[in-house]
Amino acid sequence: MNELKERITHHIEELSKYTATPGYGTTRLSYSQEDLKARNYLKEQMEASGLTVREDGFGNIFGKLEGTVKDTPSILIGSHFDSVPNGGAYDGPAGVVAALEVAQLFHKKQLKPKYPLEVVALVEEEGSRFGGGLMGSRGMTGLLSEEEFKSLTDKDGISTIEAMKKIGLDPSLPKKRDRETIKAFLELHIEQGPILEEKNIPIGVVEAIVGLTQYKVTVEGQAGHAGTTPMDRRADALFAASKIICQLPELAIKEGNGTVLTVGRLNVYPNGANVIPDKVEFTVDIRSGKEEHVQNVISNLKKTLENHNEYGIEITAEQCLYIQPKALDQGVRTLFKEISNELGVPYCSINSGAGHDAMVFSDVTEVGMLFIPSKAGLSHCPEEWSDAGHIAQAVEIFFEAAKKLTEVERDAPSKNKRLNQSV
Ligand code: HGY
Ligand code: MN
Ligand code: MN
Repeated sequence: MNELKERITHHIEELSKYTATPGYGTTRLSYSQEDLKARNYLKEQMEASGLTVREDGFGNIFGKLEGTVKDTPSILIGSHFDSVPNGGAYDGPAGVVAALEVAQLFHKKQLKPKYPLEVVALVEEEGSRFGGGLMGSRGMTGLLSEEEFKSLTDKDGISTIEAMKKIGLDPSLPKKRDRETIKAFLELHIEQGPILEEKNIPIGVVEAIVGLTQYKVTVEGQAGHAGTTPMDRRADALFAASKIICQLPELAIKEGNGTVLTVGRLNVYPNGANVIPDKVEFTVDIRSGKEEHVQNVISNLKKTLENHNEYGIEITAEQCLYIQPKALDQGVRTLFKEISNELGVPYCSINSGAGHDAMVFSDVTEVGMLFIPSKAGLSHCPEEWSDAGHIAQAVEIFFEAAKKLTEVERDAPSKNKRLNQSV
């Protein structure tokens, strides 16, 4: 276990170096120079574990250990490796690193799976550069069309295709992946909340993931001189947007049932201290465990926007992402619980308030997800931290699950088997 913990710590430390904001958390936007450095590191590690490495037309990375039976579906294990601005070192990478180490154990023990094992590192889960989010997994499963993908641009107007080519990726490579080629998808993720730490339990078996939607709201008015324009002749986009935004949290509070609403991004144009703003763009992120609550808040959001269509102000709202709540596969959840019991690893059931690639894959294959504790429940910030020992415990569980799901002939799991005996 110690060797495994050390390897995990090394991976996390290496990946955390690839940030555009050193000293201020992890900022690794898709197709950036930081992406490229992390990508090269991940591909090196996959090759070192004997995996055949390829990238798809979105830039998702796959490391494959072929099965003994040709043309059979793979067990995919992985997560994303992009980040939010000034985020943490574990959101995404914890899951990719866990997958790397499962493959390393297969390599070290020279296991021969019947079904292939694939480590996958996904792009643009956060949507920090191109908006929406879950882009790599939605693209793979066909939820995001090729046309939609090509139409996405970042805040500087650079398209996905241009950005990919800039770091040497090939957008003409295959994109949508046939669901018949995937037997299951397993993802480890940090909880990003306080529950596991407060319960002092190292493993959460995820039962369900909240439904979520993201809107981009644009408020347009008229630019003007801050000094010479009388107050009663202004169409001030920022003032109008502010009045809207102040009313939005109440929509979620009134809906209750754990419904949450966040305005996380706001851009003001032309953003001059002595210029009346003529355009404001802001995002609205809405989530709840039940779809009806998300739908109710969406309709109340639209009503709020309509009520603010005052003189000279024009408001539009674009839905960038909509995903229903997802229950994860019962069989895989049971498998995780059985293996945790066999290994003597304490666990509890938990639901996810964060969105994950696992929710996208759950439309096309069996999906299982494990959480590990987040220190002080913090995430999406430089203070984000999780224990490499907990990641190692998750690797142990995934290793046994992967042996079972890929139908490895040799070395069946035994009671209370710990890795240091089996590796
Ligand atoms: O927003 C989320 O829930 C995830 O971090 N992308
Ligand atoms: Mn994440
Ligand atoms: Mn995240």
